[in-house]
Amino acid sequence: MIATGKMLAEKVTALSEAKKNRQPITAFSASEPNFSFKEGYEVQQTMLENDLAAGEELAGFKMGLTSKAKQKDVGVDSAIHGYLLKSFEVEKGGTVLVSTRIHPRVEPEVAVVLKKSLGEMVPTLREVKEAIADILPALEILDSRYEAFNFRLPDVIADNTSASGFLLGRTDLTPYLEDLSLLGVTLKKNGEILETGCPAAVFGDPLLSVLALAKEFHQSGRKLLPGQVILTGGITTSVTFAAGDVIEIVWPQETISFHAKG
Ligand code: OOG
Ligand code: MG
Repeated sequence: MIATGKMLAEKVTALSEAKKNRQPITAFSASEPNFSFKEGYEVQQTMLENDLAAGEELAGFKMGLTSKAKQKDVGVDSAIHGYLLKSFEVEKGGTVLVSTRIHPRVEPEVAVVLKKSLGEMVPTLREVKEAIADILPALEILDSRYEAFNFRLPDVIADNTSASGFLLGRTDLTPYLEDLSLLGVTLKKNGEILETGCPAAVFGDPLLSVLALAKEFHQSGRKLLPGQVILTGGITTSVTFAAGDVIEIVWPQETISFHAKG
């Protein structure tokens, strides 16, 4: 038990240092093939507790690897979840610093903001819909703390599912709920379309991703709270960006964008 605890603390330190120094590390599973899913979440939970102790505030949670495109991209075939801090949020049309990150990437997502808590029971899809205040166009900024985004499932869970930032649009898509899954989304870098997709890529309906998260929270005795943001997972594969790039995610209702700076 003591050995396990020490190993956990060492992993937390290694990931925190990698983030701070912008020096990627080799995924733990490369030398520890038995590093488990459960231990990955223990590392993630300790990282969250350390962040909160350092004065950070929780903004919500994210689902990851909820589309075939993302699962193929990273060679992993099951959904995972991580946490979002308030400091991760980027303003629409704002700037994203490349210099504080290692090798950032961006992906289009659907976000929801809750108005009711979830997790006390396993909700139905209708109860999930009732718990949602807004459904928003969103993007996520990823930055793996592992070399070349090379990891296995427990590693990426430990690394808070590569979370590094998020941006929320302002148009509530709830009135478009019937068509939400089939709305066309394009990702542009410097005006060029690099990815296209629609929210149906995420479990057929991104609200099913919220349901899956609520189920996991229920099983682990946790709750999702009113006001929290939930990212439902990348619709397409993620795209790299560098200083000087302009990223735009175009939805029929709204375009969200940022400018990458050095
Ligand atoms: C893992 C994070 C996955 C998503 O939306 O699927 C994720 C990664 O791609 O590094 O955020
Ligand atoms: Mg994502």
